[in-house]
Amino acid sequence: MAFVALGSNLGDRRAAIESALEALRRADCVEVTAISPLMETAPVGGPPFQGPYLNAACALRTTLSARDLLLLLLRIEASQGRTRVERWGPRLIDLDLLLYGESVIDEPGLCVPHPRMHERPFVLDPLSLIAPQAVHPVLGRSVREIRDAVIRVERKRPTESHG
Ligand code: A4P
Ligand code: MG
Repeated sequence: MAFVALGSNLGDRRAAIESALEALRRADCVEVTAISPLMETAPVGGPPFQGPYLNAACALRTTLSARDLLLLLLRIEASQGRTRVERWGPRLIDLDLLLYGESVIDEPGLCVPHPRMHERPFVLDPLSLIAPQAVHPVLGRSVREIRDAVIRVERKRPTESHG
């Protein structure tokens, strides 16, 4: 099972996420088996004054390799008009490959598990709704455990903004 994060904070965010999901459903060799609810989240990192994101996660069964799955995600981003301007800047659609089974991959242009997934509530919240038991192969802990630990830390912080 592979898991993909979806995020958008520009334009019609819901339409962008729905259309990326539709493209995944239509893709050869991919079966979308679960989709989380769409969640509105405050932007993390990037330039100030970005609008809020809509984030979601989905589960896929696929015979594509991790590399081919990433290429598919990049093609879908491009077909929805995403141009890369600024790292962590506003985007029409961002598709990240979070987990690919329990594979650990660190190659140029492909890093799985996604290197920042374990610290981000906007990834862990939707993911834990569809895959609480999925195991992060580097941390050796389930998505639910990682999410609960991150939420505890976030709650302890004084009112510090993430934008
Ligand atoms: N790449 C390597 N591994 C992967 C992978 N597992 N999944 C390469 C996806 N891409 C991977 O990605 C840059 C390159 O990473 C790709 O060409 C691919 O070959 P990108 O999407 O252009 O870069 P980015 O998204 O601008 O940067 P980055 O570091 O991926 O940003 P993140 O980590 O995706 O964060 N706040 C909220 N609330 N919600 C969000 O969704 N997203 C971001 C982006 C920041 N803040 C956010 C959100
Ligand atoms: Mg990305």
